This record gives sequence, C-alpha cells and structure tokens, in this order.
Amino acid sequence: TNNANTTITVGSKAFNEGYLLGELVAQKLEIDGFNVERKLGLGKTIITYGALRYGDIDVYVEYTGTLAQAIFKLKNTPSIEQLNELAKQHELKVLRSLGFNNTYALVMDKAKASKLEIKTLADLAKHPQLKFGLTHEFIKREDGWEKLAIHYQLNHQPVGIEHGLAYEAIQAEKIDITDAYSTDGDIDKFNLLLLEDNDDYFPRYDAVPLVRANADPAMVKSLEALAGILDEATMQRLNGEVVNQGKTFAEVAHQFLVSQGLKK
Ligand code: PBE
Repeated sequence: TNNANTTITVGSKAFNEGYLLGELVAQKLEIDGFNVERKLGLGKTIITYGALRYGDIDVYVEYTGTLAQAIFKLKNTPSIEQLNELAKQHELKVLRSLGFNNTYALVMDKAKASKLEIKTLADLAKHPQLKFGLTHEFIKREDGWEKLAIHYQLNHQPVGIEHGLAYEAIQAEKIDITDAYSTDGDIDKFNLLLLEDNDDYFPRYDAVPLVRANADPAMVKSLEALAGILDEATMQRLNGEVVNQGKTFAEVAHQFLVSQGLKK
C-alpha cells in the first residue's frame, strides 16, 4: 500500500509501560504498512509532550489525567470529548482510550501496613515516622505530592527516587512508601498494598494515543483499531511479562497483537 511511503515516528515516555505501549503502537502501524521509526523512552511527560508538539515524534501514548493536570494545568480531568476541545487549541488530537486506567497510588509493604493498621491515604497522617521515597515527576506535578499532602494532611518530607528502583528500596526498608502506577507488573511480587484513595484525589488516567491535529488520517485509522483493546488486568499482566519474566517489550507487544488476531 502507499502507507509504505510514510514514515511515522513513534515516541514514548521513559518507563516500562511507556516502552511497551510504544512498541504496541509501532507494530500496529507496521502491520498497516507504515514505515516506523522508534524514539522510545524519551523522558518524562513534558519532554515527550514537547517532542510531539514540535514534530520530533508523530504519536505517543499519554494518560487523560496527565494531559489535563500535568500538561494543561487544569484542576480536574474532563471527559475525552472535552479534553479534545482543549487539545485542538494545542493543535493536538486525543484518540480513543486503549481501554485501561493507570492511576497513581501510594504503596507500602503489606505486612508493615497491617501491623500499623494502615489502609488508606488518610491513615498515613497518624504515622509521621514513615519515610516517603517518591518519583521526581510525582513530587513536582499538579496532580502530585504537594496537593496530595495538603489534601490528606501529610507532613512527611519525601526524598526523590527513580520509579524503577522504588520497590526494591521498600523491600530493603530504605523507604516505606512510594508512588506506584496501578498497572505495574510487580506490585504483587513485592507484596505491596495500594493505599485506598478515600476521597478520589487522583483523577482517571486513561491511556490515549496522542497525535497532532493534522495527523495522517490513515495513521489515525490504524491507531483507532487499538481502542478498548486492553483493560487494567491485561495491562498489568503484560507489564509483568517484562519485569517478572524478562521478555522484551517487542516480544510482549507482538504476542499480544497476535492474541488479538491483529497480527499473524
Ligand atoms: N501515570 C501512572 C503516570 C505514570 C504512570 C499514568 C499516572 C504518567 O505517566 O502520567
């Protein structure tokens, strides 16, 4: 097909699920005949978003809550339709959700939580001795630590940590609490408890492909076929195949597309 004359650059943020979804998007475009260049793991949200805005990449997977609050600086997270009205002003288009919500959650060791009788974020206020190791991005974001701490009256002083090292730091008791992503594949492996967000502080973070408003319609059509293809449990399982079973992102994405009948 004539899609072969079009090269699409697929980007991603620099965390496991970002790479995996980047591979999924890249392979789907390849199935439909596009030439694909991969620029995965560009960095944190603002870097990757900037790469899309300025044309270094043509697509990456973002999350609705992140787009609304960390990028557009809104106080809440509107529907995808409303978000799209705003996106237009930024010359962007938000495609339909891949089907899952990957929310932030604070986690701690299950046994320690049960010993201290901690179940919810509000409970943390009664335990000022707990050590918080939070990701650098979470500490700074609109939907992150500062407002969360005010909301739940937490006076802890967090230290910054790489997300990829945080669960091991909890296991080694260097820290007690970190910000997890709810679809991480290793939450069970590390025996972590996701603390309940009783007041729904966190918005929804539905995974959505993000493209520029003038994107090639054939590319948009190819990506729209991924709408609703995942759910939270499936995404957690796929992330786990990488972190627990040592499969590559490309392998996991390939096998998933095959299982969906989208690839031979
Ligand atoms: N999240 C959870 C973050 C990291 C994973 C979707 C809220 C984000 O990338 O915006």
